[in-house]
Amino acid sequence: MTAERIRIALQKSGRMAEDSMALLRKCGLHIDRSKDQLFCRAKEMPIDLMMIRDDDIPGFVSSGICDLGIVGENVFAEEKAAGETFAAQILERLGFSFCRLSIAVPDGKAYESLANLQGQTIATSYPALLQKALRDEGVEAKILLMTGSVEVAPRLKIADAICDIVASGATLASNGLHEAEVLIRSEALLIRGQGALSPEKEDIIKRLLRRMRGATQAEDSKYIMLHAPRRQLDDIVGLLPGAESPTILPLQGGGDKVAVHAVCREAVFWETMERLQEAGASAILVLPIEKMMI
Ligand code: PRT
Ligand code: ZN
Repeated sequence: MTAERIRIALQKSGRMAEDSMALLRKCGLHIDRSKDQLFCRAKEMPIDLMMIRDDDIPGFVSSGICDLGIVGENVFAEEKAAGETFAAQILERLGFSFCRLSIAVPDGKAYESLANLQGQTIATSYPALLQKALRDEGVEAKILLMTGSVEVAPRLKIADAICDIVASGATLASNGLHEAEVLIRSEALLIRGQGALSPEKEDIIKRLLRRMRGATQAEDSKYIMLHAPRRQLDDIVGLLPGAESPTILPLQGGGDKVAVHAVCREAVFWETMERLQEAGASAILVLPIEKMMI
């Protein structure tokens, strides 16, 4: 019997491609791939990658062609809103590729709510999500489907407003538009199908997920080491952000001083270090953590 492998759908090229691969690398998968390759085989785990357009990822996972997928929430939510037979679910939020699907209107145009767009034309690449938002508010508007360059529609006088992805807002600003209302907030997701998988495949997914969580937790965490006078210990430990049970060690010839080592599960800012120093801490070191398993 051949050992089972799982198949993950990833964006082939584009905004999410590099970060998706970087996440898998952090999970210990080192994949060499040529630019036009559709399939890649990982040696370190029984995992194959399928590199496709992001719009195809939810469908490939929903239909079981791939077991997992890494895709933007905007694309996932659109497919979910569009398809009655859609059968994929969110396994994990991955914390990158943040953006918003928003309504944007020309500068100077009044906007309080979707109701202001009653009877008007809205250009979008996300017709199902827009239709749902309009229906929820009881607004009737014409949806103009565009697959790209949605932001030029108002200038071309083919739409009164747009519903598109916004990150920094620079694209809107350079087209004389501004963000009027956020419909959904989006980040990269790990998704899976709803169908049952073999125990072997479930096991591979569990292992991968544990590594992904370990990699993201490690990124958000820091290892902090410092020297502290014993009498100030409570104050100093209280200042450590998100630290659980620090290790207190005696110092060789350190008098009343001890060494404090702790994993901080939140960012350690310069301000925190200054406050620690004011509370009597010295020799403060903040170190990155590469991997973590709790
Ligand atoms: O070829 P393929 O179909 O795979 O890719 P694509 O061209 O459809 O998508 P791509 O690579 O542009 O984006 C992939 C995913 O990245 C999206 O589905 C989002 O989940 C996420 N993402 C994050 C973004 C942005 N940021 C983003 N800024 N997707 C698109 N944009 C575009 C947006 O459409 C607009 O044109 O960037 C412009 C706005 O950016 P700002 O910074 O000027 O506001
Ligand atoms: Zn796409």
